[in-house]
Amino acid sequence: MIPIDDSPIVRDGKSLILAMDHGLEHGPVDFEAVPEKLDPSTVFETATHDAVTSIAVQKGIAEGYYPSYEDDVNLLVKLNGTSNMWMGEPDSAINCSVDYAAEIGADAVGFTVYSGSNHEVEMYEEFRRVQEKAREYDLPVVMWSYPRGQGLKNDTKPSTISYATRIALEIGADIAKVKYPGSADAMEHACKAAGDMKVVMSGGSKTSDYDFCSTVESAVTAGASGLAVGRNVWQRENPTQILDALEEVIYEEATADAALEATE
Ligand code: FBP
Repeated sequence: MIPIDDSPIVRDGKSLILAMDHGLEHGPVDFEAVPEKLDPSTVFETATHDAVTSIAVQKGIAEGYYPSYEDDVNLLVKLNGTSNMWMGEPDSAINCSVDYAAEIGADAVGFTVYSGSNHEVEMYEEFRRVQEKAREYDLPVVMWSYPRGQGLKNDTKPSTISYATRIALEIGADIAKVKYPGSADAMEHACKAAGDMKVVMSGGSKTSDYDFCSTVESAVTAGASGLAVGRNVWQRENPTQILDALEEVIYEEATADAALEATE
């Protein structure tokens, strides 16, 4: 972990990462209810909102669309990723090098690690290479820290999420992105396990405005430094409205009720 508060992907110590790598991870099915969002520029447009500190995309999307938005959004290049068609033990192909991410303008890099998978050892070694190379460019490293694999029945269990944040701290991430462990107490323990490293909550599938904002409120109150979210923003009819509310919850530490009331 290195200090990243001066990085463009951090605002007042917090971070809101807008993720849009779902076309690879899940397939176009995630865009079925919002077919216009299949056009990546619509999500880049959303990422120009002040609440968003970076957009997380795969290399191909970065190459094609970031040049038109480089003055208005910060780029987080996701370096690995796998399709939903992969049926083996959780693993993730490296699709982009740190050198190339830096060349195309990345402000940060992202890497998934599936601790607990039969591929854990190789993934840790890959992460080591990525993390050390990222240091040469002074690029923050965000770890999608997702314990997953045949040995793990419940990947959001409190002890599993605390382990996920601790692993991220110990092997050199600057931000750990983890799933919400189900309660504020469990999130607090996961944040404590991460020491001074930032922890952001992973968005998950779309829920109601209130349910989503109140989970984010509970994560932030428990010590999380923000959010990495995809579907709960861009699958909505009005992404700006939810981002207005999330801005209040994350940066102003407003309650979900107050934030939604102020922004409806
Ligand atoms: P969501 O907020 O839509 O869950 O996006 C966050 C994210 O980590 C994406 O970066 C990624 O594509 C997806 O979730 C992976 O989700 P999972 O592996 O849980 O299906």
